[in-house]
Amino acid sequence: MGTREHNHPFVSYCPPRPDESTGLERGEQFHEFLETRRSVRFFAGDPVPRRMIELAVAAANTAPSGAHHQPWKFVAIADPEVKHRIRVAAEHEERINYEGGRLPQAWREALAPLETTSDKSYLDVVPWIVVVFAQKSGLGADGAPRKNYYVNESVGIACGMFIAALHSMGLATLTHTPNPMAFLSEILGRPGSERPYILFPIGYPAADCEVPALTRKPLAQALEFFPR
Ligand code: IYR
Repeated sequence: MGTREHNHPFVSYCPPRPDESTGLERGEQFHEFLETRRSVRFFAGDPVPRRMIELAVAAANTAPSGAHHQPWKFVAIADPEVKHRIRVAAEHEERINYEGGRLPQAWREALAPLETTSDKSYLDVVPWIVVVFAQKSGLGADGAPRKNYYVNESVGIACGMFIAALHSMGLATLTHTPNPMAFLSEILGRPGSERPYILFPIGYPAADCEVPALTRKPLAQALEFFPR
């Protein structure tokens, strides 16, 4: 018996509490590990076991979410024909963006240091594409439609955990949001209650992979204590 009265089932939660120096050490290590992650656009075609995809989605599926509705669906694709259809559709949209002038000049200038183009050939190279769908509504326990809450926040957090899990397995990815991306719903036959959120090409980095020489903003710019 717990100490409080509840109207719904509760269980006790007492995760092991590391001593302070152990906690700090783990924090240092976790940060150091995440600091080595980069978004990748040059992938090896080497196979990646299906189990790694399952593990990454299992990690993402632990994310906190609005009313614990878990408003996400991860669709994992290995079929070369489906990947190719996605590439063709994504490149079609991106050609309109880059070459057709749909991207405003300021946006194009912001992207220049990343050297992104309408070429999305990595979508044919990677062993896996995972498309994440955000569910505006889902089904309740009684099978009736149920509205979801904080959908963007919930799915964004889950995607962050997914990215970290992939990195822990030595896999690389990229948060690709081909714009517009409704074609993903069509190709993958998703219902109208879901909208494509992010497309993740997933694989090992190519042996000759390069990434832009970026630095991250210093902690002092990311964090402020209040009052100082
Ligand atoms: N969706 C386009 C453009 C693009 C936009 C941003 I903001 C980026 O950080 C990178 C790319 C593309 O995928 O090329």
